[in-house]
Amino acid sequence: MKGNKFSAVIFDVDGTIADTERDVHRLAFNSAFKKFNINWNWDVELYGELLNITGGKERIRYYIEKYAPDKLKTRELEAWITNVHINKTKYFLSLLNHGLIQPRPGVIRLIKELRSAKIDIAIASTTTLNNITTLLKSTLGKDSLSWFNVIAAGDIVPKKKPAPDIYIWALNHLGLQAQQCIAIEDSECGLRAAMAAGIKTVVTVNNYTEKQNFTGASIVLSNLGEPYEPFTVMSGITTNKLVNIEMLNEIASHDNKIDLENRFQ
Ligand code: XBP
Ligand code: MG
Repeated sequence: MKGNKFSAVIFDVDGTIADTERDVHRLAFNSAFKKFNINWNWDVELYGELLNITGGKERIRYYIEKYAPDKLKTRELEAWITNVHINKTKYFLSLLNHGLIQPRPGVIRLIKELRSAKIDIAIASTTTLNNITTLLKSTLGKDSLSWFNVIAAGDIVPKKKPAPDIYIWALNHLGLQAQQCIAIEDSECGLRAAMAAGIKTVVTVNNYTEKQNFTGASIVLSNLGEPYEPFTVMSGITTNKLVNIEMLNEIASHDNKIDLENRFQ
């Protein structure tokens, strides 16, 4: 829309749109392990470590290498991992379909405001596409997929976050430059990915990510905020109480443009 300093907001999904990691993804992995008769149990603490590896298949491989190296002898290990992961996705979708997951504070409010102002909305996530479409439909409503100009997901690019690839893919499909967009992320891996693509980023932390390093973020907040439940500022300066178009315009016009020489690689 004319008068705004940015043209699109690109949302991360897991941990940003909804808190899905601890009680949905993690439980879905454990259910899949059970189905394959493996006695692995990813508890809440261990899963925090495993979240540093983005992508479910990549996370299973990392776990095998570090905690279950005997499994490396499995014939056609990649196919086995893919199979476990397909089952994990089935469990994830069925947990989502129980409708227990709510969007994080401010997500629906901000998306509605962006839509009214005709600002583009996109998704850039490492998770499987079907997980995203189901999550969006179950949290934002069954017509919500049409609200998003671009949905960039999972294996669509070879390198997952913290590589910038998924953000670059989203920018190309939006037909926009990095400076015209703002990303919203919850994790250090996500921030690095967005910054490496040259995109200014608002971070909304959660229990798994609140102690991570968010150097370079435009601002770090507890959540996007609601009128009756303002955000807490973890790092950065603002007089706003919730993330809205006015605040995103301020962020877009800040001078702290990402230093392309020193951005994360
Ligand atoms: C978060 C992730 C994902 C999910 C697992 O994605 O790291 O890997 O935990 O998803 P984001 P899959 O924050 O980028 O939305 O098992 O479908 O790969
Ligand atoms: Mg995330």
